[in-house]
Amino acid sequence: MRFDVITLFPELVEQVISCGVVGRAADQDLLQLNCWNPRQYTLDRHRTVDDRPYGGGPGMLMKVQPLQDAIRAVRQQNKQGRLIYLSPQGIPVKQAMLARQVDEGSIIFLCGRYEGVDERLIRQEVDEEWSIGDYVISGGELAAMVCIDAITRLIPGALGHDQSAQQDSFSEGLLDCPHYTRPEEFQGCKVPELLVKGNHQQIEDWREQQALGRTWQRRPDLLEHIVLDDRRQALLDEYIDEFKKTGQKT
Ligand code: 9D3
Repeated sequence: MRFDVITLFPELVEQVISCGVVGRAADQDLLQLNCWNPRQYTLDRHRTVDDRPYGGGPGMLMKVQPLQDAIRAVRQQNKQGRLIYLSPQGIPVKQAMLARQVDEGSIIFLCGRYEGVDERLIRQEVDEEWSIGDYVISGGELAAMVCIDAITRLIPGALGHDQSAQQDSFSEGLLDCPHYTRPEEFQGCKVPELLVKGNHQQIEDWREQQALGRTWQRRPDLLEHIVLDDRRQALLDEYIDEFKKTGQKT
């Protein structure tokens, strides 16, 4: 997988390959990360990368010429990759969009800074505009790093065996069930008994029920996209009944 990132802060974006899953994937050459700094394409002695907005008002925009030249430079090396502009106005990023990018083999991220990018440049050069959620961050770099991390996890061979197996499990599209480790009693709270006793089928059912129930409680929007078979509907119904009786599911 090839990632090209157009950014005024390459040293920040490059940190994404310094640790963990993404770092190991880079070490194994499963991904390549190239940063392109518009500042390198400036022509004035002050290396200006911002410019004033027509119509006035506070805030600056990214200066068009260095950005355009940086985009042209990337395009010479990466001709087929989709160019994604990361901005608060983008469509919300979903796992399925990221999975598609793995199949395409390369992607170009444009990280906005200041108040953003001239609308004509977006129209002419940008294939898609993405946001990572309804909160304000200071620029596109952290959003690009989020996307690179999430896409890398989908590259075949990037996850260890255990994590890959987990990814394929039933829970796709649902929140995860609760997890417990030692000690068996912690600050007066015990691990659910059936996890300790360990009937395999009971544990599987309990985990699936917890995943369904927590999704119902915390993210009902996710359940709307899922068709539950009779077995899963019964597990969820039981969770809901228990919740309504006791006020909380143990
Ligand atoms: C004054 C209006 N603000 C727009 C909501 C200004 C503004 C805020 C933050 C302009 C740019 C930014 C920088 N944010 C990003 O570049 C960004 C972002 C985000 O803020 N939230 C969620 N996803 C993303 S992706 C890029």
